[in-house]
Amino acid sequence: MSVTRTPAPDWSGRMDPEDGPDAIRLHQLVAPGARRAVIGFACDAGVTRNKGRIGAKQGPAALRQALANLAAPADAELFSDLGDVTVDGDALEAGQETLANAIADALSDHERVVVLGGGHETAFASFRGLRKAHPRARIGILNLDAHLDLRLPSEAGGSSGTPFAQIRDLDPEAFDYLCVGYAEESNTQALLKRAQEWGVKLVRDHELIADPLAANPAITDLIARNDLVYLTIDIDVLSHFQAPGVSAPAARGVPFSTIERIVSLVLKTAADLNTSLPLADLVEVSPAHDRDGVTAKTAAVLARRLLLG
Ligand SMILES: [Mn+2]
Repeated sequence: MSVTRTPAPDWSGRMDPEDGPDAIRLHQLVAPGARRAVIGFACDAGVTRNKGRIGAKQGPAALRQALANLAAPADAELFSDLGDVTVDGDALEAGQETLANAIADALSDHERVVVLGGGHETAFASFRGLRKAHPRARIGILNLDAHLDLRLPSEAGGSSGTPFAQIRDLDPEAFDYLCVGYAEESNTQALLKRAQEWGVKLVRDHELIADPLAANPAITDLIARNDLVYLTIDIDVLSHFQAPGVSAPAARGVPFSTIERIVSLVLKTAADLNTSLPLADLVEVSPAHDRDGVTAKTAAVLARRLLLG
């Protein structure tokens, strides 16, 4: 059982020099001291405690590999790689503490940090890092997820199913949580009642399938009433065929085009309303269960948007 800081790996990927200086891919944008940064949380402890299919520990490596060969947009800025926090065995709390401190440090040097999980236990560390960097800010939490992740910690502690209950416990009055894309049959009535009691705002997967814009009013309101937004994307919000490489694949899921549209809306609305988006994470990518790397690639497309958008 231990926690280590692993330095950033060397990024490599396809090069097309014959196409001239604009043939740039993301692996060619990685440099120290950039405005945006990625950090990995290589951890299976949260999913293990949640009795899920393990494999999220390999998520950061698979996400970097999928990011590396994506094409850079026009006038792309550089981004930094801060390496990983690696959790061996069941050292979950120590790992979350290390990641929270690393995120708080990173937020003093970088305008936006994108965390590559790890299971959804990543979120408890992400939020604490953001809170440490901004002790008095009003923080709105936007979770794109099939699950509310509001279970109460057991005797063994937290897990990938408890992060938002743990965050609320830090300061119940300040808790402002919107979960978009949840599946009714994947959340017990106990969780839905708890969400109602705790004032959690919810948009169901069915609503987004019927109308891709169904979450827009709730998202715009969340951004408008807060100083900062923390965006956390559980890749299992997508359908099983788009995201097979997760602990718990979704039978239904929200279409990828809708999730992309929501990410664009968050970036645009935050910019329009002067609400900052200093922190986002992508969690639950589990390469051992992936098919043709589609889950990692899908998550990387979203990470690219958050890093460079
Ligand atoms: Mn989740």
